[in-house]
Formats: sequence, C-alpha cells, structure tokens
Amino acid sequence: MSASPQTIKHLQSLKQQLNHHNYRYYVLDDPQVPDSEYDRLLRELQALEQQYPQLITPDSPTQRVGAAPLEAFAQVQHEVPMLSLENAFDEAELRDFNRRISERLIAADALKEDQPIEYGCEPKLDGIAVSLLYRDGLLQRGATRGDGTTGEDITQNVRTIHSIPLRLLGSGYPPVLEVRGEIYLPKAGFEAMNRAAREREEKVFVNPRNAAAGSLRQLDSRLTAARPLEMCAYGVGWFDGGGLPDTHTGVLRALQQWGLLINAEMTTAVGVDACIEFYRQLAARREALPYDIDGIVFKVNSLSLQQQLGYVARAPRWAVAYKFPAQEESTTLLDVEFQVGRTGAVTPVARLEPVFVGGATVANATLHNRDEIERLGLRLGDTVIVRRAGDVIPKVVAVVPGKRPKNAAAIVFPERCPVCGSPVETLEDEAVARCTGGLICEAQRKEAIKHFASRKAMDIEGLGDKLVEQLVDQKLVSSVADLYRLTHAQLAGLERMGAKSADNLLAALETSKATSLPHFLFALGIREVGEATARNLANYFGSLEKIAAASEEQLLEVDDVGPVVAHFITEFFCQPYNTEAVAALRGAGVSWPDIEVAERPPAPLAGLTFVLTGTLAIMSRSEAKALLQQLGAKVAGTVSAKTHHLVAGEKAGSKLTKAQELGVDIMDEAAMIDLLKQHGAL
Ligand code: 5U1
Repeated sequence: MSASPQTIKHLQSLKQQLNHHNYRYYVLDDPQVPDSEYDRLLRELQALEQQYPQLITPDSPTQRVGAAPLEAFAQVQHEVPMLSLENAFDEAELRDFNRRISERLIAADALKEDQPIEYGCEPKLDGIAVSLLYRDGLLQRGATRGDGTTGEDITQNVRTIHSIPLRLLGSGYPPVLEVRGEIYLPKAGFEAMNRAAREREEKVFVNPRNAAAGSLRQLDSRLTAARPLEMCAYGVGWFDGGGLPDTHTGVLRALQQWGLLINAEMTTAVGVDACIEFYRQLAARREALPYDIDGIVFKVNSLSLQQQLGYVARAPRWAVAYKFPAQEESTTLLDVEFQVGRTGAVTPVARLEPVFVGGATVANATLHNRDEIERLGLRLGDTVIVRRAGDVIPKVVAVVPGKRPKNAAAIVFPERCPVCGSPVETLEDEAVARCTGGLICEAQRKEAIKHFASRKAMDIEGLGDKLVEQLVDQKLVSSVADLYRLTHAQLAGLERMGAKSADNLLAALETSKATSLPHFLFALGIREVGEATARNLANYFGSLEKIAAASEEQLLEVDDVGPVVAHFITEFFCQPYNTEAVAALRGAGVSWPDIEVAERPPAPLAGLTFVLTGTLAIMSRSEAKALLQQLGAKVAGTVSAKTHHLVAGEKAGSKLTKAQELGVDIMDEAAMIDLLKQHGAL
C-alpha cells in the first residue's frame, strides 16, 4: 500500500521529533518531554512503519537494533591512522611537554617569546576508542581503533548507543566527516550490570572499561543494546568538503551542535599553570564524576599550530595525556587472614606484596566473603589485580590468568572462629559467615568496645583501637561498662601510657558520661542501627525505656526502620547481657536527657488487620507488609474473623475463598497502593 503525502510528512516529522528528543536527553542531558511522551511518539512511528515498511530508513529511531547477529567482525582500514597519546606522569613532565612545543613554535615564528599556549582541556575517559564515519550526515560505519591502522567494523553495535546520532542534526557539517571518541560505561550503568549479573549468579565485570569492551565485542547487537553505553566525541579524524572551526574546542562545539555528546568538563586553559590548576581541580572531583577517567588530555587549541607541530611516530606532538595515579595494579597474594567484626561477620582479608596503587601503598585488601573468593577463583600465590579508587577500601578485583604458581594452595574458609573457636555459620540468603560466639568472642567484644568509644558514639577521646586491644588483652575490660571502672593505677601501668595520659583518659571517660540519647543508642552497637536510625528512634520514642519496650510493629512506625532492623532492636533488648550492660552504664553515671515527644495522632491504619495473599506485581509481599505496618496496621498470616482487609494478588487461593466466606473486605494490589499513597507511605 502506498502512503499519502500527508502520511509521509507525518512520518518524517515523527522521526525528526524523536531524534531531537533523543539529543536533548542523551547529549544535552536536558529532556524537554517526559519519557511517556517519547514512548508514545516511538510507538506511533513503529505502527506507521509496520503499515508502510517501504518508508523505513536507516536513520529511523526504530532502527537502532534489529540486524541479524554477525559471524565475525569485518576489518576496517582507517583512512587516517588512529594515534595514541604521549603521557605525562607528573607536573615536571607536563611542564617539559609545554616547554618543548613552545620552543618549537617560537623557532618557527608561530609563537612569540613568553606567549603562553592556549590548550583545550578534557578528561581522558577510560573506555574504548572508536571512529564513526558520517556521509552526508548519515552514520555509515563505526569501527574500533584496533592497531591504529586496521580496526573492526562494529557499526551494528554503535547504532544501539543513543548518544550516537544515526543522522547528524542541523546543517553545515562536511559531507564526509569521521568523528573520533571514546565509548564508555558510566559508573551507575556498570554497577547495575554487575548487580544483575550477581543475581543471575553470572561472572561480574572487573571494571567499567572491561564491561564496555565486552559489550562492544558482541556479535549480536541486541546484547550491546541492553548495555547502557555512551559515546563521547573528542575530535575529527578526517573530513572531506565543507569546513570546520579553527580551534579544537570550536570543532567539539560544532560536533555537539550536530548531535554528538562532548564532555561537559571541556574547557580551555592559557599556559601550563592554568592546565595544572585544571588537573588539580578535576583530580579532586574524580571520584564524584559519573564515569571513570584516567587523566586529563591537553591539546594545543589552535588547529594551525597543531599542523605546524605535526606528529612523532604514533602520537601527535600537540597533545599530551597527564595521567592520574593508576587505580589498578597487579601484585601477589601472599596470604588470606580472617577478621571477625563487631557483629561476628568473618571477613577474609588478602595480605599482599605491597604495591603502589591509587596514590598509596597497599598491603591488605578486602575479599568480602566466601562467595567472593569462589567468584574470583583465588588461590594463594596468585597474581591479582588490586583496585584502590579514592578513599575506598582496596579490593582484589581479578586473578591474572596464566601466572599461578605450581601447587598453589586453595583458600580454606574456617568452620570455627579464628579468635574464639565457636562455630562459624552462614545463614540462608546471607553471603556473610558469622562467628556464633557473640560476646564470648574476644574479637566481637573488642570491636563493640571500639565502636562504643568512637567519635560518633560516646566520643571518648584518647581511647583508640590499640588501647582497647590492650585493655581487653590484659583482662582489664571485658564489657563497655568496665571502661568506667578503670583506675589510674591500671591505666598508668599500660604500655605507652604515662600518668599524664592516664589522667587525660580518665577525664575523657568522665566527660563522656554526659551524653545524648541518639549517641548512647548508636554506641550500643545494635545491628543495622546507624547514626541516622538512632536519631530517628530517639526522636520518635523520646526515652530508652520506650524503645526497649516497643514491639516490632511500633518500631516499624519510625522512619528508616524496616522489619529486619525492628527485629534486631527487639532481639537486643531481650538479651539479659545487654540490659545488664545498660543498667551498669547508668549505674556508672552515664546519663542523657530524655527528648520531649509531641503528641502524635494515632497511626492512620492503627487497629486494622490485613492479610496479604497471592503474587503482587508492583512490590513484594514483604515490602507491602512493611509499608502497611509503617501506617500502624497489623499484618497477619491467616484469615480469621478478626481480619479487616484481604489484599489479593494474582493466583490468590484458599485465603481468598475464606475471606469471601467470612465477608472480609477484599482489595486488589492497586487499591492497596492507593491506600498507601493516600497516607503518604508511597
Ligand atoms: N579526551 C580525549 N581522549 N583522547 C584520546 N582526547 C583524546 N585524543 C586522543 C586520544 C587517543 O587522540 C588524539 C589527540 C589523536
């Protein structure tokens, strides 16, 4: 069936609108319409194209995915080689680079003596370099860098990336335009991919760069399409016909106008000192950026000066990458030790051949848990990759294949606590193995005391971790209350403690006695009760007695408190050891003012009993239960004459029948969600 001129016009308008909204969303990060409007336009276009398949064009937003999987990638010869960059690893090397090219330009009369060079500055993204070839504005080919001369044709895969326009926007672009840039995976996309892989019990990716490379190497572009890749343009390889602006940053701005994503941090700096300042500023923000970067690229901004400078071997003379300290290095795994934490969690810790990484020397790295050791396939003596990003605890992210020594020993997870010998257990659904010794376990006791004394808890100045270890080892302290019984003679007799330090510590202990309810509650070290939860509990109940006496349902009414936390709190106050410790602390003079709590209107669903049955689509039953409880409702497991409402999901069975027999009010999931929304729980 042939389409009417109006239909053809409408179809073109839909494509234009969609391409424009795509640009606003993915390139400018400034959408003009909600997602629902975009989806509506896309569905309309799809429907029209289904009716008139002859009108489908390769630049249609519907044509990002769909080609059949490839057998192999074809080879691509780059018309202009894709070069690499000279590196500078410190300030002196950057200054040296600037001096060399300044001298060259001065000698060629292209720069005056003492005239600073203007540089274009952009972060160096840690991704995969690619080339995109546009002919008459239409994306024709996407290729990897390969060896710089020959790459692989990844057109089908790059078409799936939304920040790559299938047709250039606007006008004025050269008829042949080869854009170069980096394809990368933003940190959030990487975390989401690995979370999903963990849930499916599949191998996770070591870092965003490997994940991006793996995603681009897919022969089936539908797999690439499922990965949230982005492409950031950093230059033009070659162009034919037309013209381009005469500075590097001008070219990038033109690329942005034509629909390509450029880095939001891009700027210019005049002279090497300004470059160093830019490097410092970005280095300080490195961790907060939404993508990994491994340095800053400085390029002479004037294209005519670039031409004067030319190339050396495989790199341009006019550009340099000033690298940040590497965040990953390889080293040897010497041993694995098992540490016991405050809650009994047994954490394997890798002892490593010290290595300089992420700006510090690292000799230990966490291995998280038993699953992590298995996932990594780790053995003693392995060469491993250690990652240290910012202030994050260093971690072992991979084993280097092929470097395992002969007879490398397996890592055996202990069945008994390495400190107290109690059995170690791993609960179902929990990755963490725990020592079951509780406060019999010296390690748990030490950690509980360290936590109690810490700044955000009782803030006992001078009572550091080492001193707590000594006090417990010498049997001077075995519970937090013992701290307040320490004498001057006991303290002054300790290693590296004189009379003066003992005086100071006793004074600090005395000062710490006057505390606040949130601090005291946090100091108790109840599992999952952090500072914010302690504050919310204190403000809600006003006194420790009320918190200790609260039921799980009452606790659930507090912001931030879910069923797991509520359970840990009631469990804590059921144990005599804990209530005795609280009493002893009070006896020793620890005190705090109660908090005045304003009269609260009764919870909106107080006095009502709900039963949940069947499969819910929007949230799990346990999530629904927690939200109903938050509003004061009781949630029971069985239907009885006392039930007020039954929430029936899909495939509800005998409970629904029983509720019908008893004349209980029955609501579906949508009605429950309305109710939750009405009372502000959603
Ligand atoms: N940001 C940026 N990354 N990067 C990588 N610019 C840039 N330029 C490059 C490379 C390899 O090369 C040109 C200077 C040739």
